[in-house]
Amino acid sequence: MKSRISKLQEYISKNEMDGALITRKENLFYFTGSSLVLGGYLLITPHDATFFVPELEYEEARETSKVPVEKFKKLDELYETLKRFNVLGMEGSTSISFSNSLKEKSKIEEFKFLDDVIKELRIIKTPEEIKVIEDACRIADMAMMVALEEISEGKTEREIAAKMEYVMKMNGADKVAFDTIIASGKRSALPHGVASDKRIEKGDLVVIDEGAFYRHYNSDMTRTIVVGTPNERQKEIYEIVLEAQRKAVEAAKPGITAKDLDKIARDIITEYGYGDKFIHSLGHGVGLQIHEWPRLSQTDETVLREGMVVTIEPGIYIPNFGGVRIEDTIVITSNGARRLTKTERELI
Ligand SMILES: [Mn+2]
Repeated sequence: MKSRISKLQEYISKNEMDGALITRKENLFYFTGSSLVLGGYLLITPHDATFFVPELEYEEARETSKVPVEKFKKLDELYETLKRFNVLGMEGSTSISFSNSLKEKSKIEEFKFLDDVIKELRIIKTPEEIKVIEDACRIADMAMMVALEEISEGKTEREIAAKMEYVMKMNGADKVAFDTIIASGKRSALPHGVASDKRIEKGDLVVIDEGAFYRHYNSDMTRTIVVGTPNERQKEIYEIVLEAQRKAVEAAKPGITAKDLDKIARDIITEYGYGDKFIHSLGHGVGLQIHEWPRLSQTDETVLREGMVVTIEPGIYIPNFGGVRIEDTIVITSNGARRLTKTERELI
């Protein structure tokens, strides 16, 4: 934790800020090791760091925080402390009302963004972080196994999702990383078709997109199956998506840019004539947030490096017919990439 804070301190000195104020929960966890229900305010100066927390959670913070903790009763105490700052670093997501209060009550003259440095730190996962994400992925694999066993004609999408969530929690997950997507039949053409009351029918394509939130880290995986015997067109689009997904995972390694990796998958799907049906990016970073950097999109020029954790999730979506998406969470290694979600990818 110390080195994370010292890197931030170097950055604020170099960029002529008097201090930095961190308020986003996942960043508070990243820099202090504490995760509080009500959150708090981490104030970092070039040579110091203090974590201001509500009185209610002071004891919890003292036990878990790597940074000295101080309690406050009213936000006015924080505004008072900040009066000696002119230029303050903030996260881009800071609310306008909070920054207005800081301007009025603490007389902050200028805000600078911390987003670049936080991204640069969080985008590369440490071996310890990778270990936790790997565990989160293992839980996602268990939930997927249950989905593959349980899905059958007549059951509702919601019922399957509930069983998956149960398995995740029984295996240590704090919660689901996001609302489980079970999109069957024509609904499978909706990339974000959260589980509904629809009953699964014979012949349905079913897209299952799920992940676990475990010890503050996320996992993300998608499989698509056919209930019963697949028809020719279902098989065709499945094989195309699978080829694109495999080739992209194989090509993922240090040195390749996010957009070039997206292009590898997109070119394959385009060659088969479905380019306009691949309506989203190839993938995204995964960590403390389910969607973080880098974006594996057609425009992201991030060069992949060892320690990045990203998803590879090409898809084809045909309105009124159905869709296929296959997704793994992978980690970039020194010379390639390793899949952290391991459920088999062949059509079931
Ligand atoms: Mn995803």
